Parts: sequence; structure tokens; C-alpha cells
Amino acid sequence: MGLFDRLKQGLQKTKDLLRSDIRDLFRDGQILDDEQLRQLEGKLLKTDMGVVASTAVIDQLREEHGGRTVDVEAIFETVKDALKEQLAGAGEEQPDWDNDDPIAPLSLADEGLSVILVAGVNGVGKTTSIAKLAHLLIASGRRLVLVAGDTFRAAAVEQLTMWSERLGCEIVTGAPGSDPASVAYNGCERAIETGADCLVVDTAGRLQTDRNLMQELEKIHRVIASKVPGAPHESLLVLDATTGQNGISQARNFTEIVDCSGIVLAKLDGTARGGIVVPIRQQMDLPVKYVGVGEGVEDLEPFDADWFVEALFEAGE
Ligand SMILES: Nc1nc2c(ncn2[C@@H]2O[C@H](COP(=O)(O)OP(=O)(O)O)[C@@H](O)[C@H]2O)c(=O)[nH]1
Ligand SMILES: [Mg+2]
Repeated sequence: MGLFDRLKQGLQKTKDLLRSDIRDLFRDGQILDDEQLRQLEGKLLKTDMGVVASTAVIDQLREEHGGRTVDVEAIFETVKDALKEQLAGAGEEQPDWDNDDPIAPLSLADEGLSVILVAGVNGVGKTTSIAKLAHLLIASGRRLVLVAGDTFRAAAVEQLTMWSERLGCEIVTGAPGSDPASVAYNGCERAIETGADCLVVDTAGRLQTDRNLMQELEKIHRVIASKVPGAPHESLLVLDATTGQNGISQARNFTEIVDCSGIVLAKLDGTARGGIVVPIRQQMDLPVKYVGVGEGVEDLEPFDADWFVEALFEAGE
């Protein structure tokens, strides 16, 4: 299955909501009125795209189609255009990377070791996203070392170890409860020693309100930066698409404490609230680099705004 088809499949729940609901609301040949637009606004809001975006979509529809005879496909086109515009975001531009190169979103070192640090709240999908990234990096011919930086839970180390065995890459772990910064340090040493191309560092889940844990993350950052020039080359914040607006407020505070370079939005397949990517783009000054659309290693897609919107509205299954 190609990347686009996989994305479409992953977005099925949100797609069902949008396409079928718009179809139910509008019938070809009717006159588009305000009541229909109000109802559509409610449906758009159900995808978690937020008030700003849904208002913009409705305004655009009213302007282009209000009082006219409904053409459902033309309505879809207007909704898509309006959404693409909203996904441009308010801050840093969403880069337009090569959709055929799955590692294009990652800024890696031109030569030598690249370090990718992955952080976020508990259970959002960090470790799984690391396995998926590792899979992409290995497929691109890179040699990598994983660091099991979540030393709090034995299960977390086991989980990443299991992935490293499946993927066939090296892993550096520490004793349970040991200082994750020292495990990260050992990981850097190991990667340098073996001439690996990438080091991917997993971390324990933390809330932005937990000062000790946030300081620990800063320390991991510091240690990596001191060992490897330019590191971390990527500092990815993983968000869970199923947590909605709540996840965004958490993430905003997060990025105030540690510098992040991009977002991985996991679990988009598990929710009809895939519209959440819109307020993420609007409220966070960070590009969305990847979206997670399943639990398998292949279920990670580079995020592209146009693709995303097209996948949401593509006709058929
Ligand atoms: N459906 C789905 N499940 C996911 C995705 N990413 C992670 N998960 C699941 O979410 C749960 C928590 O993931 P994990 O990577 O352990 O989260 P962590 O605590 O942030 O490291 C696991 O059961 C994963 O299989 C995704 O993109 N889609
Ligand atoms: Mg984990």
C-alpha cells in the first residue's frame, strides 16, 4: 500500500464523519441556506478542528455558495481549500517536503551522528513512534542506536528492547531507576564508537507541571549537546490525537521549557477528531512532522497539509 492510501485508511474515522455528514446535510439542487451552514459548523467542530477553522470554512462556503444551488462536490472543494489555508498556521510555516521521501521531515546532520530526542506526556505514543522512526531510518540505509531513556518503568525498557530486536538495531539501556541522562550519555558513546548514523533517545512520559522531570529532560538535552556537535538535531514532541484540545495546552507549556523542533501526532487512526491537527498548527509554532496512523512500524506518515486534506475528502471507501 502506498503512503497516501495508508494515510487515507488511517484517517477513516474522521473521513467518515466529514464526508458522510456533509453528504447528509447537502443535496445537489437545493439552495444552500444558513441553517445548513450552522449544522455543518457543528459537524466540523466535532472533528476538533476548532472554532477559528470551522468559522473560516463556513464563511468561505457562505461567500462562494450561499443562496445558490448546491453542488456537493463544489462544496467539498471549498471546504478543502479553506482547510488547507487554515493548516498554513500562524507561526512557523509548515514545510513542504518531498512526500516520496519518508525521512525528509527529519533534519539530520550532513555527516556524522544525528541525535533525535523524543519527549511527551505519558502514553501518548513516544516509544511506538520511535520504533516507527527507527524503521524508516533503517529502511533509508542508516545505522542506528536506540536509547531506552525511560528508566522508571521496567516495562518501558522491555518494550523498546523488543522493538530493537524486531528491527535489528542496537539498544543502550540502564539499570532500573538509573539517571536517564547517563543512559543517554552511554548511548552517545556507543553510537560514536560504532560509527552509527543516528541515535534515537526515548524518554519517560512527563507532565509539563512536573519540575523535576522537566529538569531531567533538560539534563538529557544538555548531555547530548555536550557529546555530539549540533545535537539534538531533532527534538520531537509526541502528541496524542485522541486527547483533543487538552493535549495542545499541555504541549504549549512543554515547548516553553524544552526547545522542540517538531511534532509527531500519534493515534490519528483511533479517532474521528483528526481535525485536531488544525488547531495544533494554529496554536503551536512548530511544524507537524509525522502522523501516526496505527500500531505497526509502518504506520507513520510524513505530514503534508495538502495530502492530509485530500485524504480526508477523497471519495470512495
Ligand atoms: N492506534 C494507534 N495506537 C498507537 C499509535 N501510537 C501508539 N499507539 C498505542 O498507544 C499505546 C501507548 O504507546 P507508547 O508508545 O507505549 O506510549 P509512550 O508511553 O508515550 O511511550 C500503545 O498501546 C501503542 O500501541 C498510533 O498511531 N495508532
Ligand atoms: Mg514509552
